[in-house]
Amino acid sequence: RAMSSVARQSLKIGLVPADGIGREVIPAARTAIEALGSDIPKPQFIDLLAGFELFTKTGTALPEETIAALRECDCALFGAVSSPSKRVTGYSSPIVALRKELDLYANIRPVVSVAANPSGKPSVDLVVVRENTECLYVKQETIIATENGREARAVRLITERASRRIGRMAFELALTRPRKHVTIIHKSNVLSVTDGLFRETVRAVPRQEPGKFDDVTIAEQLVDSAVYRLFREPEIYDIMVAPNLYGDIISDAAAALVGSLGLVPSINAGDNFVMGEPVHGSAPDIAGKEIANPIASIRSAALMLRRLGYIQGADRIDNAVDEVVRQGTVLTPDLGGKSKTHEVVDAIIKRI
Ligand code: GGG
Repeated sequence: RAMSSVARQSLKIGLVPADGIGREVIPAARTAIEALGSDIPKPQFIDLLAGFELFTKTGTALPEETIAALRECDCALFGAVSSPSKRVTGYSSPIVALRKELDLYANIRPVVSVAANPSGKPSVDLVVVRENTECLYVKQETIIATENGREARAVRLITERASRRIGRMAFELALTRPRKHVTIIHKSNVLSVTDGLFRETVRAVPRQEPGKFDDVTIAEQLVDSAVYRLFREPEIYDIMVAPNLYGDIISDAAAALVGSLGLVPSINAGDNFVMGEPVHGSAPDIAGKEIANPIASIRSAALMLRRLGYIQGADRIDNAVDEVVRQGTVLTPDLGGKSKTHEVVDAIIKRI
């Protein structure tokens, strides 16, 4: 779904590479955008800071200036962040905060296998539509000492408003796809109040706009069984709409079916802003080795442009990536290749 068709003289793109391989793959996405020439308005890139490493140096993971600058941009690309697994006083995940600050309520993650890709896995063509602002990611956690040891709790927030708008996004997206099939993912046999509200609200979306979604078929599935079926028969899925945590996990799992997490892009989308972001994390184990797969970020740039209505530019990027993956001679090690990041970027740019 394109966001708006406003004619722009230039396209102001915020770049937030953040941590680890984010700093290698976001420049790759920038190069791909630059290669489009006149298919898009002249891009103007704004380099912005965020991340855990920034926090360790400055005490701030998401500077006010970054948020303010992003509000002035047309769109943005975010790399990856390495939040520590233990609580660090004063630190909070900048990507979680940014999604909330900019009200980017939908994380849209298409997982598509390219024909004859090196994985040899079955054909997958699905989109995980993940609610991006609430669920357990509201990060309201507390811990207390009891006579039996420490006791930790977390708030899980599900609202009708957020469930309705993510549901609407899923149904709108379904209308643009050949199969037009939405599967609602939940666990309302156990979490009957929170997941019950999510399920019921998403299901009600078509009733609010009578006629509009008549062509869309609806299914629903418990999250555990959905993961099982995802591995057994991924072809049954078209759009999977899920609360934040399930959506996060399902999309990483689905990436395994198409060869690598390094292939899977996403956009964080709101009604007025879009931010591309590879699904993978900061991968500290390979950071600085020049072997990170740039494809997820390059495809995230295409997805961002597509959402802004620059379909031809987005197609040129996606077709070039498809060709490189299909050919299979210039691939990074996650896909069984021996190529460096810049060699994959060069191969893609040549085809754009
Ligand atoms: N680009 C996705 C990404 O950075 N994933 C790692 C992740 O989920 N990070 C959450 C965090 O560190 O707060």
